[in-house]
Amino acid sequence: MQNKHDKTAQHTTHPQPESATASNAVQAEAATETGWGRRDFLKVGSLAAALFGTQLAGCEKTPSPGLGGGQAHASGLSTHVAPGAHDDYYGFWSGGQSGEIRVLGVPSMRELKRIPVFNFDAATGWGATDFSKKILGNRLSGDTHHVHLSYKDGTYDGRYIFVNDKASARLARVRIDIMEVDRITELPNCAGTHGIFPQRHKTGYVFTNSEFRTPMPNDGRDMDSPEKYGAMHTAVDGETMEVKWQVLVEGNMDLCATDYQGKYSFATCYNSEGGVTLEKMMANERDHLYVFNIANIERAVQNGKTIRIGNSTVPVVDARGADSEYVMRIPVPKSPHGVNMDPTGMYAVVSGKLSPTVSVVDVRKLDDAFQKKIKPRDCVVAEPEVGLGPLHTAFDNKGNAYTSIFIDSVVTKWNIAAAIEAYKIKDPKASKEAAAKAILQKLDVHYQIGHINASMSETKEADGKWLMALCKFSKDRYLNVGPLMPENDQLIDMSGDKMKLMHDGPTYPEPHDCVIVKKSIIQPTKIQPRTGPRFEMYEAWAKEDGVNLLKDNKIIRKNGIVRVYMTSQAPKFHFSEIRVTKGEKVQIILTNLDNVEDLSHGLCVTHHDVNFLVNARDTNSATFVADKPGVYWFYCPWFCHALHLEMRGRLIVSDAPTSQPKKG
Ligand code: CUK
Ligand code: CUA
Repeated sequence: MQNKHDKTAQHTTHPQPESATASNAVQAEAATETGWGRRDFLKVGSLAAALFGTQLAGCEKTPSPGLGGGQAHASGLSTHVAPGAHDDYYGFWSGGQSGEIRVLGVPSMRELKRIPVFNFDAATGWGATDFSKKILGNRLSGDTHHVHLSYKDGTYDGRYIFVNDKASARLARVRIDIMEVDRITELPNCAGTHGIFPQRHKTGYVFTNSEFRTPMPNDGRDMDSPEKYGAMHTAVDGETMEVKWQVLVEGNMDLCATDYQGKYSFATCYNSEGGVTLEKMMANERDHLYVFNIANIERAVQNGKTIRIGNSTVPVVDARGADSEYVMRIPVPKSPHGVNMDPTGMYAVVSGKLSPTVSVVDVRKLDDAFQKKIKPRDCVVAEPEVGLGPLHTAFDNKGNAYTSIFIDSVVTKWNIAAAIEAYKIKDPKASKEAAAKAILQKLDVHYQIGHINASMSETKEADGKWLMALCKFSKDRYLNVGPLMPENDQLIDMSGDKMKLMHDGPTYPEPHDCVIVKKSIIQPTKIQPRTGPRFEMYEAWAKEDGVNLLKDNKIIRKNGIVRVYMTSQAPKFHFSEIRVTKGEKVQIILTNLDNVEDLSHGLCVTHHDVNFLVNARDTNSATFVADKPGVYWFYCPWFCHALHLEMRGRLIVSDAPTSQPKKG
């Protein structure tokens, strides 16, 4: 992984543009629009650098990336991963409008896999196979924004990935051992499910926020009375994927976070106005961070202090209106977007979006606030100005935060402790000056950054190595590919005193978010273990039909379906012909008996829109109607063997019933 070529590779393939003119143009434009000068912020940054002289001394001497060959030496990492070498981290990206999850190696940014979730994927057949159709409910699109892994004791346990579908209010779970979706849960009474976050002390609840307020229930009533609309904070059991309870609130919620103890969950609320038009949604100077008190909500659920909405049987705690024992509303400046918990578990950082500030909430004060010993706003312990359009915040292991600043197109590095000290100062001018000193660096990114995340940043094991800036626009940084340009995921070395841009990674739109996970945590299997809901479905069918999936080849006609149980072993399908009658519904259940790592086969039935993957020791199936008489070849679409092209057979569709030959 570390070799002498690093230096060359870095210098030839990754030039380091310091500040592109296009970036300046964008920022100048933003500054004019808002009346804020970007230079003011730059001044603040350099002042901080001057005053934090000792801490920042030596940044100018930071060696170019690649010197030292990928070793995390004094102050520089390398993105170079030699051919055949592995990355140090797995990155899990949401796929945005594609509805999928993508798996990358970090720092090389090599894309390793795409996991279809809410989408149709021709490579695997997901969306067309019987199991995927069943759990997708015949829908083929989704909008994935937030990927988070299951936890134990404040760090990842390597079992599951959870991801939301904003479009149809669903939560999906991916099993990490096979990197495949095993469950999709429909969230009742929800619209625009956006922020999600699992609990961090164990695989407990996964919380989801409704971003869109709707009538409750949304069955045609109250459509023209937006004041009666509400939104749900929903608790899904991360083990069973069942919806356990919901909390009904008045405002629409955006991002979600959890603490490290399992006591609270959080939601940013950017529309305290309850507006249904853009103007009304932005009217108030202050909106809220909602804090949900899980013990109090659970008690209400146990004691039946709940309501039911429409046909849903999920217990709902009605917490609309003022602060209650269930939900506390902490006022924060205007239209907050991200909420991120720092790795110490002490601070939740709320990003202002329409305010140039981030608000730091001290989680240890929440108990007192719920008991009314202090006011909700007293939980805010710092509010530094970080730039125009703060969206999300990541963390290192040295007490620093890194906030993505959309309008300014920068990442702002700031020190949490220094910001808190500054906020304590009574004199407003002195306090503001001290807060400015907490701003350590602003790094240009290209362009209009959305999410930001860092290696292990969402765990207590944040390691301060790699920072990922997910920029919404790449503008001129790649070859022109027409009106839809790639987005730009920029990899930043955060290990030194100063952030350093290392790599531009074009992405197919629009991965909102990503997590970066130490490779030792992720341990997928190589051979299908044949467990979980997909195999429960196949085993139930096989039992009913008296079939051993790993041995038997049988064609069974019943309930209007021709079930073809077939095995394959390279380079042969058991049946070389399958005879059916025109109009019959056919279900082919294919089991791959090959027990060899990476030896995948599949089944493509020509002219019948059947094309799916069957990995080693896997079973998969699809159903179709044989509606035209003729000979249709079915074949293996995966290059599996020297005789791969010969791995095929005939589907013979006759006008009248004919008998199946004895053996293939
Ligand atoms: S949201 Cu997209 S930039 Cu859906 Cu996480 Cu903030
Ligand atoms: Cu089996 Cu190609």
